[in-house]
Amino acid sequence: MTQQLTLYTAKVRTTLKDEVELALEETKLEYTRFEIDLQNKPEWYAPLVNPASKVPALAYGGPVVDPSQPSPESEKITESLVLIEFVADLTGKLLPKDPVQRAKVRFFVDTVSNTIGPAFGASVLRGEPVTKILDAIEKIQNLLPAEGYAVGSDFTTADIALVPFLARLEVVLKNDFGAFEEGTGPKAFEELSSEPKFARYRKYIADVKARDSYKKTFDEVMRILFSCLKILSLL
Ligand SMILES: N[C@@H](CCC(=O)N[C@@H](CS)C(=O)NCC(=O)O)C(=O)O
Repeated sequence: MTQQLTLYTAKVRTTLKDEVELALEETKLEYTRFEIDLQNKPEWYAPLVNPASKVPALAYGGPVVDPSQPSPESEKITESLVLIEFVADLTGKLLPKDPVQRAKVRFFVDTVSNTIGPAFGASVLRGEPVTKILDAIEKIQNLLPAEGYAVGSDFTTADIALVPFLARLEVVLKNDFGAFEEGTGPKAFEELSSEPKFARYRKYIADVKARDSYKKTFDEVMRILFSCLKILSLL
């Protein structure tokens, strides 16, 4: 039987914590969720959970305790990518068994961090042209198989790396939230929604949105809140 799991996360939306929550929802592991106020962190958090004082973090095993009084007997695990692989290892889900498929998953994750992550930062936060985001989406789209998820019919950590970015795109582009030139967000959104060249991307998004894990992790209200906080530079 799996031991107790406590996720230390934050109320505000961030891609890293969304990835870990998505992994937990996908694998249907039971866990206790505890939100850390990042503007006013509790004194116990760094010494007892994560010396780097960041979320997400997991406490695994040990007795069931009030999350604000973490037990020294639980293992504290940090770093979002480590956490996602830990969840995969605990459950035997999210990572294929076949070494070639595993390599494809890792290549996809690497490509997401080298394309869409930087493009998002450049356009949305630093005001570079929104075409950077469209180019990155095209590159990712070219890696997708003809149908299914990032590397085939199973939802894997490759999808977990990508989905939090895509979940933000709709809100950011449609509402013109971002440092990019005013009016270019909705135009890019229109292009993504209607251009034949983005058809595979649209099908992928529709498949992802149909999953319970997506619905549980990305409700509209929180996505808008995230966007507003980003724009106000509170994150
Ligand atoms: N490399 C870490 C980075 C974690 C991180 O930067 N977390 C942010 C939220 S997404 C945080 O806790 N920021 C609060 C702070 O730095 O004080 C990971 O991947 O988990």
